[in-house]
Amino acid sequence: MTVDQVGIANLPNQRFKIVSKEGATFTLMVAGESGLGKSTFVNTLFQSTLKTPVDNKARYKRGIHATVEIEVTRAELEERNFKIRLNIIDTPGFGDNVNNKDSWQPIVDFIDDQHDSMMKQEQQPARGDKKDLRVHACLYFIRPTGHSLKPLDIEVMKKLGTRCNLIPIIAKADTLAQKEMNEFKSRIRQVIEAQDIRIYTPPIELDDQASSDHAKSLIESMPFSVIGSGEDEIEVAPGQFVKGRQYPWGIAEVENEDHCDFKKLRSLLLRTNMLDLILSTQELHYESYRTLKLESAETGSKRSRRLHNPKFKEEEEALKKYFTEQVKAEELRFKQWEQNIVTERHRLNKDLEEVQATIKDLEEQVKRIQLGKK
Ligand SMILES: Nc1nc2c(ncn2[C@@H]2O[C@H](COP(=O)(O)OP(=O)(O)OP(=O)(O)O)[C@@H](O)[C@H]2O)c(=O)[nH]1
Ligand SMILES: [Mg+2]
Repeated sequence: MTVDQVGIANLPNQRFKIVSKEGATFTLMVAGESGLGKSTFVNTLFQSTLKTPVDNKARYKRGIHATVEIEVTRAELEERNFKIRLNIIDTPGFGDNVNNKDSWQPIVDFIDDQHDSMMKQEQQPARGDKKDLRVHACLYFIRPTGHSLKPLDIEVMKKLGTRCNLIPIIAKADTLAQKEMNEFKSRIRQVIEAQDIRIYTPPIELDDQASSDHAKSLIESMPFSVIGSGEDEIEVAPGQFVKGRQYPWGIAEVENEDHCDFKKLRSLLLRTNMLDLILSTQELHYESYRTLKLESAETGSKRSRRLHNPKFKEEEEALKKYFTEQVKAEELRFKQWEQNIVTERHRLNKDLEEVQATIKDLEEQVKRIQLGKK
């Protein structure tokens, strides 16, 4: 066996085999401010991906209303005999409240809870069918203001980026002109770097020119811009339909690369980078959550171990002995005092008897004197 045949050079293939045996579960989450088209995007992704989509009408009807709770939609994809169980988690958008923590905290908790649940399931003796909703990619929707990221975006993105593969998305790409979009993108990239926000970056494989070029082009397009469309496709020529949004001046097309990055994003998620997203969730995000949890559990047990330290045991014994002696001494003092009282009572009783006897004597004498007088 040569050096080339072992280790890192063959790793991608070995890793692929591990996952492909049972197929894969891929969980995608959407998050961000309210009304940015998250639910619409989920519908568009389903419509454009699945040949027999899930109940679209019901989904679309739900989609046009603001999302009020975390919703999971499941589907199954098959790609070259490789089965993918797809879960999409739609979340309620954050409002313009002074304190938005209540709206984004449940999303952060959801991600942590999935890691936690996986840890618990792994500790069970039966390691069979595991329920796994760990988030492999979180699309964070940014309002297309043309300015920059808001403080709220920065705060939430920081929290999400340390927990899962965070992919920033510019919503409603049809509302910005090409030039504005490019400037907006580069400003967002600057803020992400300056604020140290961790985002998912497609890995560049140095030994494969084609895939490294593809990764570079993806990185250059980030943050991806998207357009979401309603249920009905638009007829652009007799019998030819496209997904998009119709305007008096024309159509903003979802799958046109000159209009937005929907196709790039879909291919990254469901084809080129799905495996990397799954593996990095396991190897990076899940493992760091596990380590953090185990460390804090250990610190807890260290604290309780201190109580069983022999040194503390000795101190405890000495204290107990001291108290027992103190109590004994007090008891003795009390007994002595009780004894003194009893002796004193005896003495007083005796005195009393003597006085009474004297009285009796004197009374006798008085009686006798009186009788003598008579
Ligand atoms: N111009 C434009 N409008 C869009 C786009 N995507 C969605 N919308 C519209 O934006 C509105 C809100 O869409 P939703 O999908 O409900 O937004 P959401 O982010 O799920 O909102 P919450 O559930 O409240 O967080 C709807 O009227 C959509 O038709 C888009 O790409 N461009
Ligand atoms: Mg919604």
